[in-house]
Amino acid sequence: MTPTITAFEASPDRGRGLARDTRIRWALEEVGQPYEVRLLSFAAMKEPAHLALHPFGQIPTYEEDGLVLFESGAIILHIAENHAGLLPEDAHARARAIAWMFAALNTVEPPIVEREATGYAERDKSWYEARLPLLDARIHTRLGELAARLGDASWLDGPFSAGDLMMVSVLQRLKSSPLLDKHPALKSYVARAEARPAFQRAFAAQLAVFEGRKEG
Ligand SMILES: N[C@@H](CCC(=O)N[C@@H](CS)C(=O)NCC(=O)O)C(=O)O
Repeated sequence: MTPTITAFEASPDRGRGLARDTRIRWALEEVGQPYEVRLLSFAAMKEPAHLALHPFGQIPTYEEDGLVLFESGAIILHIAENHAGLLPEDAHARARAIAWMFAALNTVEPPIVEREATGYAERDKSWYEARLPLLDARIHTRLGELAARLGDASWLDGPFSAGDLMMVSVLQRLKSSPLLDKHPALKSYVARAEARPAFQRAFAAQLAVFEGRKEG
């Protein structure tokens, strides 16, 4: 059965690929699984029909054969476990790739999202100017640690995996920030991942939605 994912009908990032449906599209493209997309307005995301799929009224969701999932990490893990191509066969290497998925979502993404949220929710607050450098420093530390581990390797642990897909999806949120420029190895890492044909297809599909050319 063809899975269906949900995405913004009009993404606030204006097609830059930062909405989290892009990472799901990318995973599906990597494993060669066709998919359908149901587009939602912000209002529809908070309606009971969508809340029944996603308790927090967000995108993305994933529906397949009676299974309903939310949380991009859980969705990508499900895709990776059910198709070849995103997780190594070797049990230890597989566990490490999954650890990188968690690291992306649990260790690297939070300070990046915190900074983003501060940028749009606290700009008019008295503490904003003082808080920003603290948030930047936290991200900078994490990026330094990540860059040190990556070294001059192409990917985090052997061949490209769901761990890299998730880490790059998270780092992409910094593309318009000078923070990534301070870590050229990570900038190249993101560029290398974005050159993958599967990413290109996923990016084009989400952009097409924003530009109103076609669905999904
Ligand atoms: N941890 C969730 C985050 C989901 C999330 O933040 N979705 C955003 C779009 S990328 C959303 O739906 N925002 C609208 C809202 O929260 O009302 C995941 O990884 O799936």
